Amino acid sequence: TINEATFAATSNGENISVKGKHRLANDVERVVQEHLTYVREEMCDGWDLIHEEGKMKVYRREVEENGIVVDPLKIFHSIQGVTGHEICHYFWEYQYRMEWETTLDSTKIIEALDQDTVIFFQMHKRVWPTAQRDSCFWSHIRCISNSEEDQPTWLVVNYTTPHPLAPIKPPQVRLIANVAMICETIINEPPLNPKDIKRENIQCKLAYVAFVNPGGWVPSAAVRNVAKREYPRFLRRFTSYVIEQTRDKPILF
Ligand code: 18C
Repeated sequence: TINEATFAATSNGENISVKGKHRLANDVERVVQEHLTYVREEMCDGWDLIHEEGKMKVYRREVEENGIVVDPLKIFHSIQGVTGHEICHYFWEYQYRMEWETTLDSTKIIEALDQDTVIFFQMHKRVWPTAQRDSCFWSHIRCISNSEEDQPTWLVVNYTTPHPLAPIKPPQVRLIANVAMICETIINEPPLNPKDIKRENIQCKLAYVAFVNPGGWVPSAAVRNVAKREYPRFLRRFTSYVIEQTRDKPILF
């Protein structure tokens, strides 16, 4: 659902909408499928466990492109008492973002492509002495049903895109992001009547994947230190926020 009035972007050239599909629909489909494949891949050579905290495990692979750190990152976590739908709902919806995101100065929706896909423009906090970063990305939420018995998989993908309403204005540097939050809901000791499922019976298995290119040179050690500190901090804060928000609400399956 879209809660924010948005501007419609004028598109010229190749990305014109056809037959009810928005102009980025093919892009969204491709990236969603890539994430679904990638998240199932084994964590083998090259991945380092850089942080472990309760059930949260943070892995990183050190990769540089033209001297710029672009380390892929994967976090696995398991959260008691919430569903995958709830996690994805709070991660995707604009209205909650500034309540859990601590790395932003601002966020806004500049276009709604459909009910499940919007374009965000965000200004990130500046890390002194590097230039301030901004980002512009489509953000898509989706529910994928696996079988009659299993709970569906929920996911959100945030993927960088250019936009006429978000020109790059130096000294800001545009970062490039490809992020996914992929969630499964597990029901432990399910009661005979599904209506009797309580929060204590549910658990969300979460995978968070990020490919971030800072968009310009930053000292490698600085990026790696900030990342090692900030990703676990984000997930700790975000998951506690969702637990807090949903505690006394009916379960959103
Ligand atoms: O996924 C997250 N948030 C989503 C909604 O906002 C969305 C965000 C995508 C962009 C992620 C990249 C953020 C880089 C921010 C740079 C500034 C960091 C400021 C920290 C200061 C307190 O999908 C949650 C995102 C959690 C981000 C954790 C920080 C990751 C740092 C990655 C390194 C980037 C280097 C940038 C320059 C820093 C120089 C030292």
